[in-house]
Amino acid sequence: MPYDSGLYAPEALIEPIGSFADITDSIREQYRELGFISVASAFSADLVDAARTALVDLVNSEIPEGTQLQFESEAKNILDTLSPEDKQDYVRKFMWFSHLNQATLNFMENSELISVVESLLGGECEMFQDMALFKPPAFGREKPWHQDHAYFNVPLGTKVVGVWIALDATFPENGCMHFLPGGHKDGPLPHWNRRDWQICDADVLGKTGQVAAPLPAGGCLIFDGLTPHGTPKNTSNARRRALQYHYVLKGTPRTTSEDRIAIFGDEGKNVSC
Ligand SMILES: O=C(O)CCC(=O)C(=O)O
Repeated sequence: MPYDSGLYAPEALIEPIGSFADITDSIREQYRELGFISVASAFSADLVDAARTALVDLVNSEIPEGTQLQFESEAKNILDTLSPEDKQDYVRKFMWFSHLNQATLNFMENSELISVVESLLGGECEMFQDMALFKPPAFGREKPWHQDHAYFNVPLGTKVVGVWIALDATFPENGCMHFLPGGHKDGPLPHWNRRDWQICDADVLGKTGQVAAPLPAGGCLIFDGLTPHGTPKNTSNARRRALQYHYVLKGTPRTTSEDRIAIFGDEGKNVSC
């Protein structure tokens, strides 16, 4: 669906820090101020390669119950004609699959990542959602601006940490992440079902300070569940595959969709990130 080009007009590109080992108290303070951290070398090339291979295998396998595979509309009528390698270039998103393959489990259970997340949450964490976002070359759709918290049935005030891992180099033209720094401190924004479950375009167009966060493959973004973010369409010929996990403190109580839509807007009853 078309959208205003001003929605993705970063004033700056974020320079990532080197690795998880560089996450010091001052970087954690920056996370609290800006709402995100960007890390260039979070995962090795071998781990990334293995995850890419695993994703091709998984999207070409029988999908077990509880796992969701969603294709872009361009896949209609041609899926059966595609090679296993090409099929991934029609996937929009894949959910609840990480436990099915050792290579994706290696990301999900990475101890360095978990200790960073726990240092931000302040205690033992619980991963409650895993997904892969493919944004295929040439037509991978926009993910409009939103706050992840608007998708989750946890009480307002719960610290939610999102982790987004680049499996390909990502840059504005292939749909890298864009953030409104500090936007998490403004609290929940009303969301609407428009191009997706999203904040109002005017809430983004009217704001200054937007940034984009390009990354090399193996880089990672860690961000607060209230930080407004979005990704433009992939207008390039480059793949832009990513893994994404969400964490809360272990034992966090759950609320209901009714509680959530009372805060974020009543068009969001059955939505998934
Ligand atoms: O990977 C993307 O394009 C956007 C992912 C995202 O922001 C989300 O699923 O919440």
